[in-house]
Amino acid sequence: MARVFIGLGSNLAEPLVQLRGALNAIAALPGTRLQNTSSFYSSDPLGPQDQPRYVNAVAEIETSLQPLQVLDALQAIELDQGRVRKAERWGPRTLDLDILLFDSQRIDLPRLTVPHYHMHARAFVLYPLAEIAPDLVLPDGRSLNDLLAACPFTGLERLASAPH
Ligand code: PH2
Ligand code: MG
Ligand code: MG
Repeated sequence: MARVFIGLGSNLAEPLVQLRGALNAIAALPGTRLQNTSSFYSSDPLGPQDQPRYVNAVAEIETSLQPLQVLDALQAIELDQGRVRKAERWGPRTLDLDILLFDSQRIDLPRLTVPHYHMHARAFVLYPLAEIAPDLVLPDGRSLNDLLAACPFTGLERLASAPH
């Protein structure tokens, strides 16, 4: 079984509903157990500013699926929940599910890069992740605590509503 962290994000079509739906779908994947979910966070959009705020969270799963099987499954959930892929970089989306970490593997495939590109410097990834895995160390040896120390809690608001 692999321990995998997934970043969830949405800023269209009722983000809270999108994230709850995604968590249910992730929990139902074959060979997979949803172990933990962070709080939901409202976050300033990174990228184009003429888009709504996002809701972000991080989930931890245990899975017997291989990395590309997890990627296929997450992309199927994104499509199922109405995601339309657009050319605009960092544009608005109904649902974004990113594999952040897959055990301590480094994966460099055309379809999949793990650890996820910019997770090291994104408050909306690091703070939810720290809630459920405070002692995490990345494959390159950097601790989550060190990354957090360099990443201010700005543009982020922890939402009171429970994830489920
Ligand atoms: N995702 C993006 C682009 N910008 N901004 C926030 N706050 N949260 C996101 O998840 C996000 C973003 C592309 O994946
Ligand atoms: Mg993303
Ligand atoms: Mg993505």
